[in-house]
Amino acid sequence: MKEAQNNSKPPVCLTIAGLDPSGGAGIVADIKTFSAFGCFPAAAVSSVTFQNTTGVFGSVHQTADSVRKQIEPVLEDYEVAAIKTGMLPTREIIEEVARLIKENGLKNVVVDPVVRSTSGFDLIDDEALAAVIEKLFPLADLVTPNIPEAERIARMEITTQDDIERAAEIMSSLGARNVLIKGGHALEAKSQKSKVKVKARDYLFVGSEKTVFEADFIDTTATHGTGCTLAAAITANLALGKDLQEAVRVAKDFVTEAIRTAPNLGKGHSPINI
Ligand code: PXL
Repeated sequence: MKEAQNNSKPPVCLTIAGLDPSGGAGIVADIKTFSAFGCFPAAAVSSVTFQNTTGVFGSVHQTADSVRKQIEPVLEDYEVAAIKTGMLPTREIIEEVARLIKENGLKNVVVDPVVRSTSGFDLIDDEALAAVIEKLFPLADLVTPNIPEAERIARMEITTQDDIERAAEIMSSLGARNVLIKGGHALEAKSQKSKVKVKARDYLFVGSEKTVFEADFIDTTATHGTGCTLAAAITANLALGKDLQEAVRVAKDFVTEAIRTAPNLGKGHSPINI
């Protein structure tokens, strides 16, 4: 029996994302990450995917109504300190999530515009991505695309640092106040200079002010769930009261360590250590 009630309430973080039953990405990664930072995880499923570390084999989506019915009771009961969206597969779900954010005046909203899995499976289509841009970008405190997602959103190829800035400007013109473009190593890997000292760089744009976050690039295939984890770690740190710059810095260190100590599970892209 527990001796006394714990009166220090942890901040509640809510994720609305897809279920990856193999536990590496999506809602399971978000929950583990929120817990790792001492936040209390609440979670609504947008889609059940069928996958393991080798690939994604399909999915069955929720409806707008079933997403609302998962979230409303949570919001009625808890004060939610921060919210993260991941894989939102249909326009109707995205519109419902936008309405829920507005109706409830939710703060610390992190939108991870998930498009594709690490293994190359399209998790949402163009129509859903257009809805994420139109409905969720203006409500987001931070939007966290990786480079392929930024390329699809900004409708341009990204091969240089100037391209990253241009893509961030385009996303800002599409309504995103603050943008974190993740996975800058892909840039160097695309260029000829790739063999020397590749750094894992993430680019944060707060309005037009740019901050580059750098870590040693770890050459590994154990990267399943890195995008979800980074965005979830930022969400948790915003819930804990950190400012955006500090939240991104702490989150990046967390992900780098989780990649470094990945458990090498499965036959494909191993999950990271969270
Ligand atoms: O990392 C993107 C992502 C997000 N959400 C779900 C996923 C994946 C990648 O596999 O499965 C549910």
